[in-house]
Amino acid sequence: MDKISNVRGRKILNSRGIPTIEVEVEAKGVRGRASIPEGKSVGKYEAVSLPPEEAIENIREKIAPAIIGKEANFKEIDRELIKMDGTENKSNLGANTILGISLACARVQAKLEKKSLFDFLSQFFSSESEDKKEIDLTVLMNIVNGGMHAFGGPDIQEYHIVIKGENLEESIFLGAEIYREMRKFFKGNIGDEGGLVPRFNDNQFPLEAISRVIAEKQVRKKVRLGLDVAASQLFDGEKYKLGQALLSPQALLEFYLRLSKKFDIVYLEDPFCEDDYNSFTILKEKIEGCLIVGDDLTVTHFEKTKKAIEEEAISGIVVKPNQVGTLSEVIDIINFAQKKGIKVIISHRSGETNDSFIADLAVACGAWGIKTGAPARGEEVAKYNRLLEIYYEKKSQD
Ligand code: 2PG
Ligand code: MG
Repeated sequence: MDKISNVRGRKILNSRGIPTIEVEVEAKGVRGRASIPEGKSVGKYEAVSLPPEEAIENIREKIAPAIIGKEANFKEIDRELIKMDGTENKSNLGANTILGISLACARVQAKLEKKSLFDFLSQFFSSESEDKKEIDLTVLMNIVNGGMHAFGGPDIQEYHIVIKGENLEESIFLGAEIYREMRKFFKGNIGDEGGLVPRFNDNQFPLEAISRVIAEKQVRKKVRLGLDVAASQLFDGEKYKLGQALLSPQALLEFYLRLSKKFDIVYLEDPFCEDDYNSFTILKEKIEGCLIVGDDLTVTHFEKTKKAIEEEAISGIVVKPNQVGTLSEVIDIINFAQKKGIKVIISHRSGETNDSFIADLAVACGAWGIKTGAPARGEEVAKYNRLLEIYYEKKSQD
């Protein structure tokens, strides 16, 4: 039995310079660590995170006494902490607190089993991909930032290049090359996710600029376009503010249909606000060759994901571990969605740390895609470099 001998929480900084937590779990002399990111465009149905001081106090006063001496098994620990928290949204202990313990515990288990994290995690997923040597992952790089993630710039929050090269290595380096090339259009600012920020609010210009670079490089077959509109942030309860216009849901829907005809858009996340399943459903039915993806709509929540699937509102979901607060629940949602034929996109948050857990998770579950910002700053590069490390490690096993 590998019993937990110590649990600690500490305060560190995230990429916005805001305090967050890092958690360490120890068993049999082996330590696992995890640090927790924070969102800015937070869905109103997400689990609740607590300020770092409160999270750390909860670890010291409540969690450590309860789990020290228990087996280092993240599933059992998750179950215990969900019970101890006792709320629907984890507001008692904090989703960030519980997730820190959960991820750190999984890292301890992987180390004790002498496995790479992705290898350890893959046993919990039912997708066929666990047997595959090749990593079949689409890379979504958010290379132009707007909305809440930028000062000035467009209203649309994220402009992605959706890259599927010959292999993961090619996808990452091709994306980085396009990002560097894009600097000729946007000099100066970068946003919260390392993407470039135009100095003016024009929602179409970034799409034109990216399309131009893709055409110049002749990589149309490998690089397409995607948007995270984060539409809840643009909604006033009745209409959506886009540039100078105030659009009804119907008018916004028509805007998307026009936009997707004009540009090669294959990915559309949160095109409407988090309560408007109906508009998602109509858009999904009308738009061709484009994934309709829930993030604020589904918030890595089992029932919300189930509802969105039943209403035929989505063809993909974004999975963010801190929206729900335990690794066990993340695993359940991914398995459920994949079984229903829904594409899974593992995502970072806009206030990140150097923790690259999501890279291992994306590979382990055979996700359709990973969304982790621009290849610009340490916290985002950490995920890309971890993906490359996993890619090379798997390749060397051939
Ligand atoms: C999103 C995310 C990450 P935030 O909306 O998808 O890109 O942003 O972490 O601010 O919620
Ligand atoms: Mg989003």
